[in-house]
Amino acid sequence: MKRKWWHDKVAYQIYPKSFLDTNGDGIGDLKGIISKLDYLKELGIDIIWLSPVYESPFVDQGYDISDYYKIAEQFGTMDDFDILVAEMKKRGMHLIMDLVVNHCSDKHEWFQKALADPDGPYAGYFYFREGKDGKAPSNYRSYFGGSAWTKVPGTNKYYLHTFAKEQPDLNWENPVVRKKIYEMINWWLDKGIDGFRMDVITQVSKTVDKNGKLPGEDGCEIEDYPVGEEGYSSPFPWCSDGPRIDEFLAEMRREVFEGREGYMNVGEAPGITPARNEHVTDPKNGELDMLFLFDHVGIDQEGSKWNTVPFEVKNLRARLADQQEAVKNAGWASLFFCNHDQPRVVSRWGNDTDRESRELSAKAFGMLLHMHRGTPYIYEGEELGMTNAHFTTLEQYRDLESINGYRQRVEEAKCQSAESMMAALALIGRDNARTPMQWDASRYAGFTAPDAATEPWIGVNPNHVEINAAEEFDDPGSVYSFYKKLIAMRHNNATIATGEWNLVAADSEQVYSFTRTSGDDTILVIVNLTDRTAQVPAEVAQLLEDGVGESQVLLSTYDAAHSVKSVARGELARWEGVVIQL
Ligand code: TEU
Ligand code: CA
Repeated sequence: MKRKWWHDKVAYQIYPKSFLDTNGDGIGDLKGIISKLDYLKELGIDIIWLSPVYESPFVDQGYDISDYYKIAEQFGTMDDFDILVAEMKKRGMHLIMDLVVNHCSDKHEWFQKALADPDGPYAGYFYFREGKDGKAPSNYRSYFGGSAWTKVPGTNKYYLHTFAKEQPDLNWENPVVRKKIYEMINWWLDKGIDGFRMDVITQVSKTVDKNGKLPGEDGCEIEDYPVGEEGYSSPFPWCSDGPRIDEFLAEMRREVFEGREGYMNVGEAPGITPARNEHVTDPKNGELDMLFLFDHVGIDQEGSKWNTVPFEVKNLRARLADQQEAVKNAGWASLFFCNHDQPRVVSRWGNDTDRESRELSAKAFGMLLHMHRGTPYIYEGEELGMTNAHFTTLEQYRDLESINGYRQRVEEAKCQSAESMMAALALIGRDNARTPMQWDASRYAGFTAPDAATEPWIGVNPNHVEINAAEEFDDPGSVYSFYKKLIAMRHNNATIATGEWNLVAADSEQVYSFTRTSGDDTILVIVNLTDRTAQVPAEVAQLLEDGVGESQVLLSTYDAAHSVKSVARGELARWEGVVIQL
């Protein structure tokens, strides 16, 4: 397989609103990011994925863009942005921006012009459809709850929004829309960025019938889908991985990226299968370089996102194994547990109830992820072992997905109790990832000045007094130092970067183990992903029957001496993970 520059690199996602505020308005900004480039360089970061910084009403925290060519004043100026690009280039770091083109903001001029003339050309940039018997064209739900259709004022038309009503879906069937989007992408690339993380890009092709009608619309030849518990049907079957995805992605590659050097594009692909990932990321198909798949972060939810079920090692292993197997010969994997939509893995699947449990379990999940084959993505604060927010009241939340979800399920549809919903929000609500980055033990965790005129836009986690970069930076036993070692291992060990991945002991209830091989070099990774002692699986013990010396232990979530004894005894301590050179 042809080597690509990102195959041994590590990416870091910055959620700008929560990263570092330098002007005391309680909102993170570009100057804050610039001031921390050396921190990221020291950690070993090669690629930064920057969540949206474009002009936006912030209904969905910037994933509702009202001007693709402007930096939101809350984050700073285009000059600040140009300095960020230049400063990253000086440090040999690559910047990928967030591209949100499945939809735009309802305040975008295209949508404003469409509202002003619902039968005019701009209405064709969106899905404006006739209502049926004075109601919406169909009974589909938006991802943020409620109907996916909202009435166009003064008409009998409705517009489609698979997310919030302030996020009208852009109609990619319209070649003018695609052309305008490609122009915008080229404009940003010409400013020196290196590519994009593409927001729900596998949803830009909707399944329409030969007349362009959507399921549920009058006369549509595609059957309707069953109604769910909130009285709506999921739009997922017809808005994910539609019939023209490969065509559009290949067209974008040709129109924009062909002929450019050194770019990398990763597409967000909720619901896309590992097999489809292989097709989209196989370079011979000229589509995208990587995708974010989500089946592994869906293992603790059943039906509704807010119906949580317990974590099980075998479920995570099954999902990640599928993803690894699918790209053994072509294509490439992204590796993540955390991002701005996912809760903090140490709270979600680890144990954040005391310092030792938190550090051990954060290291166990970090080791598991980073020793897989693919490009790892670290979410801001994950390298510190930052935890969920543990909010207790609805007022502490900021995310419309959570607030709408509570209103719809507890107060309107009454299909979930208040305590069950508050527990689900505390476990997997998106705001768990969006509390301010914890830089030090000062009043606002160093996210903003202790005497800042304005409070941070969202609550700072009280545990910042012990979990923060200043505390961990020089501590060799900290989660930060452990992540630094993980990153260095990917940079310096070709077997870890691109060696073949093979599962070992596929049926262990507690221990996730696999090998990485290239040529005659084999590395064995075994991780006890539970809070209790675990037997070393027989299949693993066989690989270790000649015993293990300390010099063979490349990394342990405890230390080499501890893991040599554990392996000899055939028993791993809780959260004990070890990387062994065979
Ligand atoms: O996320 C798309 C998406 O699938 C998530 O909204 C997911 O369905 C949800 O978070 C599961 O809880 C992207 C962005 O990452 C997200 O922040 C935006 O809200 C969304 O698209 C709309 O732009
Ligand atoms: Ca600020």
